[in-house]
Amino acid sequence: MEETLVLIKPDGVLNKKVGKIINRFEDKGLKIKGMKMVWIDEEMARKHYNHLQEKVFFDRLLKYITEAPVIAMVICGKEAIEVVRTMAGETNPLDALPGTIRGDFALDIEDGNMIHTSDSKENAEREKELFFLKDEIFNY
Ligand code: IDP
Ligand code: MG
Repeated sequence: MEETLVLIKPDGVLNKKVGKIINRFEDKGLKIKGMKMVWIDEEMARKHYNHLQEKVFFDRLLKYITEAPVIAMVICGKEAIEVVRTMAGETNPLDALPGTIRGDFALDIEDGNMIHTSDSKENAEREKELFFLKDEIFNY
């Protein structure tokens, strides 16, 4: 089964939406194979968002993702990468449809968009390695 890396971002933790977001993945039938709270430091943030370093919002993105802890999860299931991205909704919460996580829990991208989800198999592998040791991902 396919695996994807999900982060409930600092705004999700600060706004106490962790349980509601995890519920959605469980209700969908996806399996949580790894989960922990991580306070991302600047070095890790730069690695995770390496591909966005030329963007004008990069410095704000580093500040945002390091401002409070995140919940990191390895989520598993059929076509998990695509399914979880669909559940997250569009990057900008203004464009995210109701029923999606960003559509339901966020409004202004400058205040955050609640969640990160891997966008490809390659990035899912890279991001899982960045956040989890092999023995922190459980096969059951
Ligand atoms: P994604 O999270 O939907 O995959 P990416 O393009 O990979 O979107 O961007 C990574 C993160 O960078 C977004 O989730 C969001 O937090 C932030 N971001 C993207 N575009 C903007 C923007 O235009 N303004 C502010 N932050 C942005
Ligand atoms: Mg992305």
